[in-house]
This record gives sequence, structure tokens and C-alpha cells, in this order.
Amino acid sequence: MTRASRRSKKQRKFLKRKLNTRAKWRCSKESQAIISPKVAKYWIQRYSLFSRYDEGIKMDEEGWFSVTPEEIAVRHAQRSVSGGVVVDCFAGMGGNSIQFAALGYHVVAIDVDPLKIEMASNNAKIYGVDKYIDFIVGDFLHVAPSLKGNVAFLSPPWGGPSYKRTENFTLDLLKPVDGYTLFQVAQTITPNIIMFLPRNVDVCQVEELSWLSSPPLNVEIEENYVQGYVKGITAYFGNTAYWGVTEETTSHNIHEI
Ligand code: MGP
Ligand code: SAH
Repeated sequence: MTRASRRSKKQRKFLKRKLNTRAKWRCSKESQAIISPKVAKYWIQRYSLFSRYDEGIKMDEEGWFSVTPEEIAVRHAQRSVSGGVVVDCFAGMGGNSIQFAALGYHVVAIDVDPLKIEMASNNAKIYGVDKYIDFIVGDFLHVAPSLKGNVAFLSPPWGGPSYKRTENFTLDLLKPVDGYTLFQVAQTITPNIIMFLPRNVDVCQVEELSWLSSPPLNVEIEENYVQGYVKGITAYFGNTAYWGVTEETTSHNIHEI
């Protein structure tokens, strides 16, 4: 690493810390009743989470740190197979469901927490897409086997913001059960699976998920950025993996988006 790139990384860290401190101060001044200091750093990013935030978007604490940033959710929707039904297996605040619906999919949005489903439904109304989404309060592990869809989208809990403390995030750290089980349950819906995962996830393990199917599924892996910061990794399986694993030089395709 050159001295210049080291310096710019340091500067970026400093700027980030400064912004977070400022966010905490503004939160305590402006929105004491709604925003806790724990979510302050996410609140400052609110328009990248929901561009229509000011129109009445509702969030809870887990929602603040888990919702998929809007431009990444748009990307997920654009990268799905065309048309049909998307099952959003861990719907949360509806960040992904809304963008799938906006692109013309019919969405089945599942979340185990009834309050999250209420918030997701409110948020979908703001985007004018609630009529294209069926909301289900339920446990994905129980509901999935009775569903069929063209795409299964999984953004499960990563164990909270502390996910980044580990250098290599292994799939057994996902919740409510390990990533292998989640993937196998999702396969009862469809082999076309999209998973949004931590940026420090063990990419080899992610690739191995494709071997849970016979013949192995195509897999494609990309990093997702917002304003130059990597926010997560998306793995596309089955027909959602456009480029597949056809290159003889690589066992997986990782590219920056
Ligand atoms: P982050 O790493 O907590 O934020 O989450 P940030 O601003 O990159 O933190 P920093 O300390 O590196 O500056 C980044 C993104 O990951 C969030 O915007 C969410 O989209 C996603 N995310 C984070 N968590 C803890 C979860 C989770 O538990 N589940 C899901 N599905 N997504 C999460
Ligand atoms: N992609 C979502 C964020 C998902 S966060 C968004 O953009 O808003 C993960 C979600 O999984 C949380 O809302 C949590 O309530 C939900 N969840 C946890 N265990 C679950 C289970 N067993 N079945 C369904 N949902 C579950």
C-alpha cells in the first residue's frame, strides 16, 4: 500500500468519525424522542437508506442498522430474473421488498416480527407499491416450504453491528440459523436465490453453497458500495447469476458495484 493511499484511508476514517459525532449531536438536538445515539450514525445516512425518508418512513433500532441502502436494493431488483414472484424472506423495513415491487415483481414479504411488518407496510405505501406486496408475519423456516416463487431474496440478521469485529465472518454466524440451513430452506422456494451478506463474509463458504444443489448452481458474487464505502456482499445463485462460473481462470466472479 502506498503512503498516499494509507493517508487517504486515514483521512476517510477521520471524516467518518467527525460525521458520526456531528450526527449524534444533531440527533440529540433535533430528534431526541425518535433517534437513540446507537442509531445516530445510520440516521445521518437516512436518505441513502430511503430517499423518501422525510415522507413518513418508519424504522426501529434493528431496522436502522439492517435496512438495505436504497441503491443496493435497486441493484438487487434489477439483477433478479425478469418478472414473477419474489419472496423477500427477511423483509425488515421493506427496503428490498419496495424496490422489487417498484420494478414490477409481485412480492411476498416475510418477517417474524409483526411490528416490522407494520413498518414495512407503511414504508411501501409511501413508495406507492403496497398493493404489489403480500405481507406475512411468520418464521421463514416454517413458512418457506409452503411457498413457490421465481426468486428468493435473503438478507438475514448478521448478529447486529458487531458483525465486523470478526475478520472472517463464517456462515454459521448468520441468524436465526446457519447460512447452509437458510440456503437449503430457500431452495424449497426456488434455486434462484439472492443473498445479501456481510462484507467480511467467507467468500469461499458462500461459493460452496452452490454445491448443496445437484448439479451445482451457477454462482456470482459482487461487492456493493455506497458513496465509495463497501456496505455488503451479494451472492447470486441459479438464474440470477448472469455470468455464472464459466470462466476457466476464476472459481468465482467478484466485482465491485
Ligand atoms: P454497518 O457496517 O453497520 O454500517 O452496516 P456502516 O455505515 O457501513 O458502518 P461502518 O462502521 O463500517 O462505518 C452496513 C450495511 O450492512 C447496513 O446499511 C445494512 O444494509 C447492512 N447490515 C448491517 N447489519 C448489522 C445487518 C444485518 O444484521 N442484517 C442485514 N440483512 N443487513 C445488515
Ligand atoms: N432487507 C431488510 C432488512 C432485513 S434485517 C430491509 O431492507 O429492511 C433481518 C430481518 O429478519 C429482521 O427484520 C428480523 O425481524 C427478521 N427475522 C429474524 N428471524 C426471522 C425469521 N426466523 N423469519 C423471518 N424473519 C426473521
